[in-house]
Amino acid sequence: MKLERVELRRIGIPLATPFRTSLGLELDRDILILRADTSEGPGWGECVAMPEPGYSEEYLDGAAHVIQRFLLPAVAALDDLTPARAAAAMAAFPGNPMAKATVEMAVMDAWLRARRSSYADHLGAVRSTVESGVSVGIADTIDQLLAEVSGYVDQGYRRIKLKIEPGWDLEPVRAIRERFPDIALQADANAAYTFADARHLAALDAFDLVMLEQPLGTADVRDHAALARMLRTPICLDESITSARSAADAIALGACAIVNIKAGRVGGYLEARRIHDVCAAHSVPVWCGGMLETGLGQAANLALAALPGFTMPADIAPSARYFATDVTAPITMSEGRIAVPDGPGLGLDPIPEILEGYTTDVVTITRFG
Ligand code: NPQ
Ligand code: MG
Repeated sequence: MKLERVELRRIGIPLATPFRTSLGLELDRDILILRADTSEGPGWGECVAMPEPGYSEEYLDGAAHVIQRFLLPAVAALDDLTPARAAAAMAAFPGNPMAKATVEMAVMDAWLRARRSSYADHLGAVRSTVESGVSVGIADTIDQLLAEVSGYVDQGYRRIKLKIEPGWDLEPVRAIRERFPDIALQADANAAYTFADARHLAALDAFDLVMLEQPLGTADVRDHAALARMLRTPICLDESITSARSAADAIALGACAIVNIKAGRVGGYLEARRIHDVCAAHSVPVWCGGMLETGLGQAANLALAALPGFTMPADIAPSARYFATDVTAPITMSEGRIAVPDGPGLGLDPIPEILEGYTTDVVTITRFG
């Protein structure tokens, strides 16, 4: 297989519900979709970088630039292109995991479509459906949060995750726990606290949370280990886990009992699978995180979340949770579960007219480097 042509398409899609986190308020999604045309047919990738650095250093314009200037020339130089060879070629450049994951995702899609094999089969999926969890943004008032969460509980989500930050933590968690004594409930701080907040965070132990996700800074792995010793609530790491190696280090330090896996954060689905393998070897449960992806990104996430070590509900939601109209046929939920696509590659196709309607910019590349 050989890379012949790439289309970098920026799309803007209004969010069905505004999403506020400690990182800021998002009203719409600005997403980069990469179409890779190869000698064996097309494949699609989705970039999960946000418009501004915040979740991590990466941001959308920077990711698009590094893809065009460095990653695509390295991948286009390969005559026998496979997903693993693409990843190896891109590994020559440090960092930029979300940019790398975008290219790898598209190459893997093209390669699998040509082989009539699904993402799920290629990655090693053992389930045909995945448990869906919902990530709930910071609300203006406790009453508004209660109303929003009630709706999600009625819709059948298998777990509720509350975004927290200093000033919006114990009270919302207490209110939701009092109203819903039996739901699986967890909190995600997106690195909004420091170790100086350890005693305050320990008050969350009263609410029987399944986990507390990334309370401290991305680089504060040792502080997470110290915090874990002070809390009964299990610590899950998201931002801090950037590779299989860093997952092994965090586990060895005692910094986390659970790992959130996002392919974009770790450079692609192949590295995501290696993190799954490392965690499984240490009996550390993992679950699939989300970045408010379109149906394309969610299709790949569903395949990943169907691996055996993914034993907790994913941040994978029906399309309607995010967008009035998704770029693929809508992803739907039934009794809190979402089907893993089983068609070739991602198993879902972008609908050309919908993609076109959302498009804000397109760059076509036919000569690389
Ligand atoms: C997380 N995602 O687990 C992320 C972070 C996050 C579903 O909670 C726009 C697009 C805003 C993606 C804010 C979820 C976002 C975003 C936060 C992702 O940490
Ligand atoms: Mg998170």
